[in-house]
Amino acid sequence: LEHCTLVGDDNITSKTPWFPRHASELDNCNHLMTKYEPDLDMNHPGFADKEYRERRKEIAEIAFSFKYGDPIPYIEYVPTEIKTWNSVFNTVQELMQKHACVEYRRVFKKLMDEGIFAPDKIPQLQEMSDFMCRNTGFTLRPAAGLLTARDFLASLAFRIFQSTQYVRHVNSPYHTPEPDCIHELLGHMPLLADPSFAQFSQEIGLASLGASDKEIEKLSTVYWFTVEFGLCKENGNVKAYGAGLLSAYGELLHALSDKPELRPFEPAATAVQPYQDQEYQPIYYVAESFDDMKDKFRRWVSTMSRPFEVRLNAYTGRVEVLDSV
Ligand code: NLE
Ligand code: FE2
Repeated sequence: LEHCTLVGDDNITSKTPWFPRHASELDNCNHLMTKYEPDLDMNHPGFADKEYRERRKEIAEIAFSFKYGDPIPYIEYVPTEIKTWNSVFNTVQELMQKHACVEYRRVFKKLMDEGIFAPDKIPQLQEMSDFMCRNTGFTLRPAAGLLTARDFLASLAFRIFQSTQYVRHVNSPYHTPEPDCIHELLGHMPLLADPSFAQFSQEIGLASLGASDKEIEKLSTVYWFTVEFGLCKENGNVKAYGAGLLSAYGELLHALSDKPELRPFEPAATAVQPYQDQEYQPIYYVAESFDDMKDKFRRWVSTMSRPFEVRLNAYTGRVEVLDSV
């Protein structure tokens, strides 16, 4: 089976960027962006904190040595880390009742009921991965930091989310420009356990496989304005579903105030909207619903230049390449 060529394989040329055909090949998709690292960025709250930098290194090592199929190593979080989690968790738990979309609230409750979410313990990636897997088939693999868009998006095609495992610096609990496990756990993971949202996330991933650099840029911009910072309508009100809003209460309140500009989600326009990742966003995109967002996204993806389509074969776990229709 490894070697059988599907119809569309003829459309893969030497110009097609390499992409993984099976989740095990994600072992090659862990290239990091060197941005906001406490070792390199003087403005990072951990820059002058030797102990914090050591801790980050220790946790990054886990991701560097992780191989497909390994259990995700357990981390004994220390009291300062748990204190940070506790502050963020309490604000999210309070604000989400009113401001998060219903899908998020529903899974959040399930996580509380199952004892995975609690104010005084940071959930382990492995238990979250098992929870997500039971609900949507999404699983996790540890990442050392911010990955390149191509590597990160590729994993989504396999319903795998690459997650950081370290905790933000204790001095900046309510907003950090870089991902950390609090952002992943509170922002991303509840919705990755929602079937409709999981599907949308996987479709962004599938669209990215073998795409050109320019199209990867567009897809990651769509990802930014939806999965990270998206808003949606619910019974005439605007609610948050973006992970960067749900894990940062300052920005959540900003997004739902009258300060930013809200625009309707329209993939072709959203995909080319420049953004920065240091401060609160000045523009947010509002979706009618997850289903509507998926419809629009699919229509837009079909206009992309890639001369083939892909699908994940759920039986073999392999990506199959098909002729474009
Ligand atoms: N600003 C978010 C937070 O503080 O949780 C993280 C965003 C990562 C893209
Ligand atoms: Fe994120």
